[in-house]
Amino acid sequence: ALSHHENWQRQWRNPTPKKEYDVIIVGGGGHGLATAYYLAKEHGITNVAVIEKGWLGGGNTARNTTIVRSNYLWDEAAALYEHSMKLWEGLSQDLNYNVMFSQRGVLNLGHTLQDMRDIQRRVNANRLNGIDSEVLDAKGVQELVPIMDCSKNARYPVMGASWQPRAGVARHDAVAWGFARGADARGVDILQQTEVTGFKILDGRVVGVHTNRGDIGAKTVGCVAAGNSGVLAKMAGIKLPLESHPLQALVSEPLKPILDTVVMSNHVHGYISQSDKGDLVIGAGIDGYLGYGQRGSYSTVEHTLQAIVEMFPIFSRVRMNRQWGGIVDTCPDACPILSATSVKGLFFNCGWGTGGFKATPGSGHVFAASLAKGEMHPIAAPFSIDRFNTGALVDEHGAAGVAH
Ligand code: FAD
Ligand code: PYC
Repeated sequence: ALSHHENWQRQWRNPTPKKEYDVIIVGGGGHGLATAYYLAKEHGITNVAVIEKGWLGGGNTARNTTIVRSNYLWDEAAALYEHSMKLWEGLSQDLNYNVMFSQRGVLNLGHTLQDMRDIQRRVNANRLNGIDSEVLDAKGVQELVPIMDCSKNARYPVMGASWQPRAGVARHDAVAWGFARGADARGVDILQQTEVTGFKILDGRVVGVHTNRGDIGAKTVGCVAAGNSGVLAKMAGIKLPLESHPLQALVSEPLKPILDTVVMSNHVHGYISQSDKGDLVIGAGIDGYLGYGQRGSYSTVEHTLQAIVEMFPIFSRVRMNRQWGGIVDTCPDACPILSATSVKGLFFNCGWGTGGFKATPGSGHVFAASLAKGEMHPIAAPFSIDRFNTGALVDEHGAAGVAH
């Protein structure tokens, strides 16, 4: 299959940087590429560069466990994630690129009475916001996932779950590549192996960036750098309320189809799905320490696998093939920052922490509109940096799926 691959068509160009762009996006992950795509497609702004220090999607975009859902508690977050969900539902057609979005449903398990009360509250809030969400009891969970141990003998018996049928998984690389190809086709320059090392700021306004390939001018700069956002902000003299932590995932050897939905448990702290290739895709909680190394410690993986085996004793002899880590930028209220800053023309889109993959199209869509108009889109506005001064936090720790 790989013979003659030198003749494969290029998906995007490899251009030489121009002297100046209307908009520079720092970070060639899914969110940055989606922002560039929607800037070109929806706003006709095509004099745009996406600057990526490594390769496209080499950050969290291609390191995550690809769970997509929109069952968040508060109206502001529900609006943001549901906006994204609706875009996911037409994304393969829009990009003409198969992102393999599979709406196989997501279960968030409850193992205690308090878990179940929280689930009921969140499901009610979801339904008021028009989001598909149901409460299942243990029997309902068992019917959906016959291989899970839902017996009373389990160490932390399953009492029920929230169930979002429209939720699911997607193919993460394809998301980055699809947005990249679509943006490039509309004239966006994608500059890989190009690292932003500083900002050019004149009279309180950003006028460009310093990079390892020289200075590049810009009227507007949007930073979408996930775990490195705090580092970038510091270059502009801005302190963001973010912590960068490793978050790990691992995949097993491929198995015949055995699990056709996504199961998450905050209580025992593990989540699992089966990829189209057959691997079990398993995720963990964050490693507690701060760091920028894209790896994590053994104890976290061990704890995660204990959780998975408690829920699925049938997997106890499955061998794990690969393990890796990404750097997640966690915010105190477990919600993102989509915001203008004290530097005119300089915007940040970050703080997605452990849960931003599901938001990729929605985040790009509203961030592009904000950059195009110079003011935050109404769906993005509640996620301004100002909320840490005003106290208008949107606390989504309960819905975050991964404790941090
Ligand atoms: P990234 O893909 O990380 O892109 C940022 C890019 O910026 C990187 O490519 C980086 O190289 C580049 N960059 C940084 N600094 C510079 C610089 N100075 N100059 C140029 N480029 C720079 N979310 C979910 O919704 N569901 C999940 O199941 C899920 N599971 C996860 C599992 C793991 C193990 C991890 C690590 C994360 C998970 N997430 C999940 C979170 C999700 O992956 C992220 O929130 C999301 O992918 C962030 O996308 P991004 O495009 O902002 O960041
Ligand atoms: O936010 O749904 C999520 C998630 C799942 C795994 C990591 N994050």
